[in-house]
Amino acid sequence: MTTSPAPLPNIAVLEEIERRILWLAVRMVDYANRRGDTEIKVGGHQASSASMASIMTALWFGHIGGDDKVAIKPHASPVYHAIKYLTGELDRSYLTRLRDFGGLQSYPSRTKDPDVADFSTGSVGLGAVAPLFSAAARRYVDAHYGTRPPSRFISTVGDAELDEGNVWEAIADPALQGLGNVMLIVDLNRQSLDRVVPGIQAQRLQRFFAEAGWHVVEVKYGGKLQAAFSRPGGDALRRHIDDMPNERYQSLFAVEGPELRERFLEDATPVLRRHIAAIPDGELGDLIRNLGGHDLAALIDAYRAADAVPNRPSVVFAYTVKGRGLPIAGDPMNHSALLSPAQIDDLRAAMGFTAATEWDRLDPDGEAGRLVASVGARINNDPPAPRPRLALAPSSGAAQKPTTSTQEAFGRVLVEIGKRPAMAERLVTVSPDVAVSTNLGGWINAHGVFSPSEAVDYFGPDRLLRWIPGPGGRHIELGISEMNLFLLLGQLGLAHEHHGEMLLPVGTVYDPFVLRGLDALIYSLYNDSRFIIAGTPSGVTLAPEGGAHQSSITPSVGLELPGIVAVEPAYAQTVDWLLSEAIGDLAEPGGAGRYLRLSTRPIAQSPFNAALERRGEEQLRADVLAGGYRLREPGGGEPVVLAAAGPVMPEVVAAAEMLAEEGVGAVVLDVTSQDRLFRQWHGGLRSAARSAAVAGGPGHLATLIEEGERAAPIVTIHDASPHSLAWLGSVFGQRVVPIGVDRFGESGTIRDLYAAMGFLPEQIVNSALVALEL
Ligand SMILES: Cc1ncc(C[n+]2csc(CCOP(=O)(O)OP(=O)(O)O)c2C)c(N)n1
Ligand SMILES: [Mg+2]
Repeated sequence: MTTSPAPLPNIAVLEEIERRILWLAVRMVDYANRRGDTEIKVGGHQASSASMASIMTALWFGHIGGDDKVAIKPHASPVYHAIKYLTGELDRSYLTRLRDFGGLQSYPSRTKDPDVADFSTGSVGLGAVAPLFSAAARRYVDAHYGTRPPSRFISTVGDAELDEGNVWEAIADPALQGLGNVMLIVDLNRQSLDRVVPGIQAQRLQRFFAEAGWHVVEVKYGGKLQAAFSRPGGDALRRHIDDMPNERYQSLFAVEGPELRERFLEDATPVLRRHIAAIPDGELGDLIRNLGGHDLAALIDAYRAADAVPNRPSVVFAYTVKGRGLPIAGDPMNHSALLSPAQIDDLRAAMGFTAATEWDRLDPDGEAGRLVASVGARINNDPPAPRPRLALAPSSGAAQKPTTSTQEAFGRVLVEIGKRPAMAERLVTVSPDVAVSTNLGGWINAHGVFSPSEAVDYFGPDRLLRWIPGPGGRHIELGISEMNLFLLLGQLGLAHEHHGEMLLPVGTVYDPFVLRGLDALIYSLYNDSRFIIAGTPSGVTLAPEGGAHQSSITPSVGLELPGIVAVEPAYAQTVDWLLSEAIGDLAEPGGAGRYLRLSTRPIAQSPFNAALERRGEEQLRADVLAGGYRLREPGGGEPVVLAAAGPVMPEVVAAAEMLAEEGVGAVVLDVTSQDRLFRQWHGGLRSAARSAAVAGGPGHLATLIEEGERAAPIVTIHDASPHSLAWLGSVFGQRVVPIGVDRFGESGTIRDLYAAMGFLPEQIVNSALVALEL
């Protein structure tokens, strides 16, 4: 672990830096809101920033170093940018571009801010624990590639972020235990957005952390209060403040002088009254508000106390005042409050600035200027390392059964790819307690389960699944938390940037529960991470498993999310091509992750083999990767297009054969990635609209739907919401009859469920005949 320099920095110098940070942060928000060039409120958080000025000053200029990784409380982004400006890492022009297009983002963003590299934040609770997952990724990387220079993984969080369940899912997971290089600093201002949090019960939260194996540090009182406590009657003062309800304590921030004294002393004991009598009116407010989260020395001590405990993550509860140092301090409605122009003028004058000097950096020759120049630079600011390229064969060559499911094929392909050392050493699988039921067993048997230390094998070697965790394992098993799954995949997918080694993360999850972790999935993609997920099993095709496990809206989620390409193969070889390509793409510049929607239904591979023979391997593979291929050619007759995806393919092929008997020539399209088809079509339209010229075409769809078929109706068949493929009709202006799942599911056989949804061959035939009649 990195050790902090022993002597405490000069606190008066740090206080000067803190004042400058506070002013710049507040003025940045003020400026953005007074630009007057937008039609809606710009916003920004002066009170939330003020709450964090001391915590961040003590952290940046009294504690951390260049290898540390830090997540910033979303609503303190102005404080962060002020720091980066003072250290010389952010150009002055950005200070007047907060929340501006191309300027500083409202919340710290790895991808859009010029000075953030470690973690984006914004959706409360996620950035809060991202450093914990990054530390877990580091532990994995160290175990497999050798220990690298140590980093600390630090998170600054708002107290209301601890309302989010994902925080507790993370701290409770055994896979995230024992990470001594993690420190979470809670800005405990007892306020959230709407309110003063009633009886926040900080003690209870602290117990939760302690129970989960964390080291808890409390920074409750500043030096002045602590000194007062040690004087005669000090115990009574401490008890009075400790016992006071939050709301009452906060209400005292708005008053001063005799009124403050009177309200503070309501129901006070005579001992306390005597103690307080010695304090002049002018000093009472400063004393009562003297919380530890604004005492720089106390904060640095707390950070050091956290570092001093190895093998356990630490949480620092820093008691703060929301809006501290501003006229809105402690006001229950201060979350979005902005200082008035007059208040800004007063604050500027009180800080000793003029309109000419207010944006200045610290004097480079002064002690504060020298300190900011000497520390902090490069922290949270490293340029991303380029990804190493991977040479991957187009196909794994895994042998597949004549009748098999896409989930089974997925497991076999992974095992085969894992036989190549160059791949095996970078691939890491993750699952929230569903490794076996998502077919990761073969991979796990070959590569083991990861844990930082060796485990004892109590069960002996003669088992179907060898589950003996150790530091060489390449599968990380999580508890049943899909939030944890996506947060961990996100951080593993950034390993080359944060830890200097590229990983190829593959996660498996029951498809409906992608939605359970959706915000974490979005968060990880928003952070520009890449990984592969297999959502399996999916749809109503898992029939007897029942309605609670059936997914119907996930294809839309996959299609609509940037940074990940949704694919839904039906046949084993298409799984192979798509997965092989996906793994290679994780390393490509401009590449993306993949979301494979899979099924446990075994289907005969013969229709695919016929298509393979007809089209040839190279061409068919190119089609599959482009988004689809013609699975069955029509034999003549009135044309109709059957466009389908996934495990419904046997019914669709059977329907095409029945239609042939009625003189209808049905082409069957196996849509392997409607995401890719949609993006090609839509991308062409968008660039045509931008250049005001019709250019290009619909991309691969022009190959899939031949000219003579473009006036024919389309029937879409998808074990998903019927709207998901319905857009296909817009490409060439064809009528569409979409068949899909539009209600909550239930148990049954595949035939029962398919009959209920209209997926049986004769039902598809009827839909096609309807389409022809329309
Ligand atoms: C997931 C999510 N839900 C709601 C919000 C809206 N929101 C923004 S700030 C906030 C309260 C934050 O309170 P806290 O974390 O204590 O921060 P501070 O008091 O320091 O501003 C809420 C509810 C959000 N950003 N993310
Ligand atoms: Mg708060």
